[in-house]
Amino acid sequence: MRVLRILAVLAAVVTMTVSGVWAKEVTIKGVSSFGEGTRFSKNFERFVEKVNKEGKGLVQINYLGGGGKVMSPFELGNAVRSGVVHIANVPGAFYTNLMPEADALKLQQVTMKQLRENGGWDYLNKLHNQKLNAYYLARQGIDVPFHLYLTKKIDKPDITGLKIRVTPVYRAFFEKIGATAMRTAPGEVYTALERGVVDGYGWPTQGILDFGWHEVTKYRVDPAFYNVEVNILVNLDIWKSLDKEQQEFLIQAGLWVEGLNAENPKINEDEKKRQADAGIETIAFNSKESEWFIKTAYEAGWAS
Ligand code: 173
Repeated sequence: MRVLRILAVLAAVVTMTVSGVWAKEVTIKGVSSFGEGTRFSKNFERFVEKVNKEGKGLVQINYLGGGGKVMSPFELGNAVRSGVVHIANVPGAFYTNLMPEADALKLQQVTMKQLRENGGWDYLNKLHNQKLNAYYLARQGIDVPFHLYLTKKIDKPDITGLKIRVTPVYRAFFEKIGATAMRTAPGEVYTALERGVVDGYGWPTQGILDFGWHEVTKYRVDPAFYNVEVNILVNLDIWKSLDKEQQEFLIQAGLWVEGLNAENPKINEDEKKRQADAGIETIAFNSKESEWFIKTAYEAGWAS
């Protein structure tokens, strides 16, 4: 009898301890805009791994994957707003329907550290709170610029008559230099190129080999322009339900992922080499045209 009683008390203590941990540990659902393992999911996946390793008893992320597999990437902003997704890896350009200002993130020319010190981050966080019901945890992509990739050769910065795949990142600029723009999700680019539905597309320096697009791409146009912005957003209701320790843990993990931006210049160089090895030729303008190209990109971006 006595042994049984002791066992019962022990069992109760164990249960309480375990449920005490359970009461605090929160598991949130995460989704990326990009396919698993591809360049612009990679650092988010490293973030998830870090959180799940170091956040036991605090916060865990159930990563559901990314790209079109889970949902249209253009719906992810909406899913964070409504709370269907709790934490998302998504470019602002994919949620301009909710927050038109998000497209301006590509024009940012200060570091995240500067933005956090000069009040810029606070303002952007407020906009995300109001328009997306989201907390603006982190920004990736600083120092990764965008390019125009083509299947047809050009010899000056004029793409009149060409059909180009875009997202809001490139639309104003490519239309300004003559393109007919067509928006598609990244998952549709390969087929659009293969079938000749488009003559080119906008995409950053990094990642095209992850999708196999080098097989259907002939040229990369230099110079590059803007800065990639892929943001980690947390649904605001979930954020407010976390205690200070959980929030601080995620904030630190977010700053850690922003630190990974320092790897970008080297990755850009490696990627350009891999593109060249895969047979992609570079189209480079002369210095006057290059200057005009970049100036026009920024003017069109700001105007829009
Ligand atoms: O081209 C795109 O789909 C796009 O806008 C983007 C944004 C950030 C990273 C990669 C692609």
